[in-house]
Amino acid sequence: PNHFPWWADAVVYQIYPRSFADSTGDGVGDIGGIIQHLDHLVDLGVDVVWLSPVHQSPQFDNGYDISDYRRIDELFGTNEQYEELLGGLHERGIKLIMDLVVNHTSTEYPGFVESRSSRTSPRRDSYWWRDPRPGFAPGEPGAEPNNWRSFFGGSAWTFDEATGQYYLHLFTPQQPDLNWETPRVRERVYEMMNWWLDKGVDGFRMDVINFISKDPTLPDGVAEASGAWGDGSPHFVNGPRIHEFLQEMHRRVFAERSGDYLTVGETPGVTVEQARLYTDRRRQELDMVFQFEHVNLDQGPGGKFDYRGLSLADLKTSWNRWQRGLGETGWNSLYLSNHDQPRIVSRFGDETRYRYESATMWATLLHLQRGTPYVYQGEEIGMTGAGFTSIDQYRDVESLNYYDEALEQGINRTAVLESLRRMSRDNARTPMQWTAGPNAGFSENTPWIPMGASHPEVNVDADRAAEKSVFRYYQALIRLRHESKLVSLGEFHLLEPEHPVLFAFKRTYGDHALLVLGNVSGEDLEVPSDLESGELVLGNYADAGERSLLRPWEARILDIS
Ligand code: ISL
Repeated sequence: PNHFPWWADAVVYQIYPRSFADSTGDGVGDIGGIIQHLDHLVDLGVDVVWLSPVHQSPQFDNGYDISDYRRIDELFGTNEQYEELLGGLHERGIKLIMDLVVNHTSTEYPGFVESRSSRTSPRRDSYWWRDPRPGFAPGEPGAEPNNWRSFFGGSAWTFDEATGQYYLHLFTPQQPDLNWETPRVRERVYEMMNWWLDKGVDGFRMDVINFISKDPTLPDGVAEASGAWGDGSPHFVNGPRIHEFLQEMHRRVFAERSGDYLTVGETPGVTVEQARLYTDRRRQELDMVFQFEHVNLDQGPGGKFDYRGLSLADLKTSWNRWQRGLGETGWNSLYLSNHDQPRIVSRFGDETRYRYESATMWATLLHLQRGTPYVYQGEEIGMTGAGFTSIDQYRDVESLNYYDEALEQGINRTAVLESLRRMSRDNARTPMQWTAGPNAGFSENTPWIPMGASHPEVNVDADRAAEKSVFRYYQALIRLRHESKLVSLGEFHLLEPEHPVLFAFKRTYGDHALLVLGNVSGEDLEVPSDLESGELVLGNYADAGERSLLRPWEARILDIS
């Protein structure tokens, strides 16, 4: 398989700029801060940086609401600094991919301002405008054109007094959905993508890209048990023209270019079968997608704040299906954390006694799979969740809306705060912890969001000086992928599918084979006798220990060729 693209052995690092490093002292991370920490990325050994949005934005959703796609927001710096960052990364052999947020724009995007200005605006059809439901007075409850619920609570429609119609927004009311049925909209997007690629950008992470094609009749969704709203997702997730749009995008943007690009689609609700279509290289759509199955396993029917805990058997079944399904055809992206997900060590691991061990154990299980691993800022030092205890510490619009809605529904405050403590997106958005100093060396001033509770102990300085360093372990994992075809390309074989706490799998490539073992518990674990032998390649305990026993959260990679 020499025909695999350059990214087959690459590792990507995600930067959430607002929380990475603040060089100006306004409490918000910025591009200058990233430039100051390029050595951190070089030391870690990553190949690509994915930068969450830095475009001009009113910041209703931390930049996922863009008002000027060609300008860097003052909050983060200038276009010149962006080019400096790009140059600095390229000099160090690191590529840069941007976030591409084109399912929706900001309401402040000039195209939306124009579209909203009158029913006869030439840009009216750039968005989804619809009349109130017949029989209802415009703007009154029930008059929404359909029953879709927004991801961030309430109706997915907002009434516009001036023109007497509603516009669709799957996210906040400040994020109107673009109408991809309109060819002009698509052309504008492709032009913008080409503009950034011409500047030297190496590709895109495409925000909710599998939502861009909607059933234009916008039918009602199945009503939720709880009340007013319905689930519209069957009418916009992997919608009717999605493959056509992505193939068109590929033709218009990438086909004539010869560089080494990376495209990764964020695709909530995607199945293995659909992911194969998106990532089959012959189809020329996307290089890889982010799927959500494994990060939804600890949730009950009530959605993301209905926390139920993880069953390891479910995770094995899921990961195995993705590893097998995107084996010869298509490609996986591998992630445990990002800016929308709670920190992995606090979520699936043990953030207190076995923080190092559980962080590195999960890293082992992830990085030894076939696919492209993504490391989210802070994960490489085992950063923990925010540990917030009161609502005024939260900033995320989803969390704040959930809090209000849940209280309104009569759920008690303690339970709501506990759900947020577990699942809020802000868990991943507290500032990067660099030092044990004030604000963890993130900023000279009060950060835009409170520091995570762990910063005095958990920070880059402390970790790099420690005997047990999460960072050094990540370095080793990344090196392994770069050096071993077995790690990057080998076939995946799940072992012990039913075992409640042992995660075991084999990778094979030609005559070579690796065995990967992870103890997903804080207790000693007896190793099945057929999994005892092999030469230790990497493990997260200083000494090899006994073959027949895995210590708490122990991970072992064994050469069994
Ligand atoms: O975290 C979620 C809500 O529970 C996800 O459903 C999330 O909204 C979804 O993955 C889409 O995320 C992306 O688009 C959003 C933005 O808020 C997220 O930060 C982004 O990653 C809207 O642009």
